[in-house]
Amino acid sequence: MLKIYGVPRSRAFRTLWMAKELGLDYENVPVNFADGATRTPDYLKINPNGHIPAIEDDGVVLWESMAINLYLAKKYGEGSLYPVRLDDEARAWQWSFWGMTEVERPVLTAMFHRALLPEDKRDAALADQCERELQAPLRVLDAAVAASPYLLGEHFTVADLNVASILSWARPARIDFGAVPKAADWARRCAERPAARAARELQR
Ligand SMILES: N[C@@H](CCC(=O)N[C@@H](CS)C(=O)NCC(=O)O)C(=O)O
Repeated sequence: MLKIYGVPRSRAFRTLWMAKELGLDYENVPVNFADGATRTPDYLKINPNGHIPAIEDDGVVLWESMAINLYLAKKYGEGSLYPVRLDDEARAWQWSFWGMTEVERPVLTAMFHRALLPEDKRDAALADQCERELQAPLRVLDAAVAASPYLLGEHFTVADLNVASILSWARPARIDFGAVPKAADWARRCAERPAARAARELQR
């Protein structure tokens, strides 16, 4: 059975959401980043970087959340969550790499400095700067989902899941979506999917 390593309140959320979308049977091994469990010799054999998530699937060990989700979607969801055409496949990679390189750091930093860190450790100016930085990629997203309901066209795919899971931090980060209403609507539609809700339940 598919094993997903990582507590749900971490980037493992992305993979748990994917597993729920695909209706997969899986075992969640709740390796926690907060208690040193990601750095034990046994876990480092799974992911030598000492990060979660990681998976084991039929003897295949993989780490990096976007790669894991692209693999699972292609293996178990080709023609639905994973596109069939090469150009669409490449656009799924494009949006996944874009999320990691253009969006993840500023939204994560803003979330830390507005919600997660103890109040006396928060840097409000840094969070504001991250929010300003996010406006350019959010406008790119807004234009894409103004042109079609989802990133690859008419249907929700792995491209949407990967980007929306990164942007799920925008709410605790209190990022203003006022200038990007189409992106806001798209993010809401993604977050309201039953599989996304079920994955969020695991975080409680
Ligand atoms: N780029 C990696 C980042 C993974 C990552 O940094 N995960 C955090 C938890 S959300 C972690 O494992 N931190 C614990 C540590 O570094 O020991 C991915 O997307 O999978």
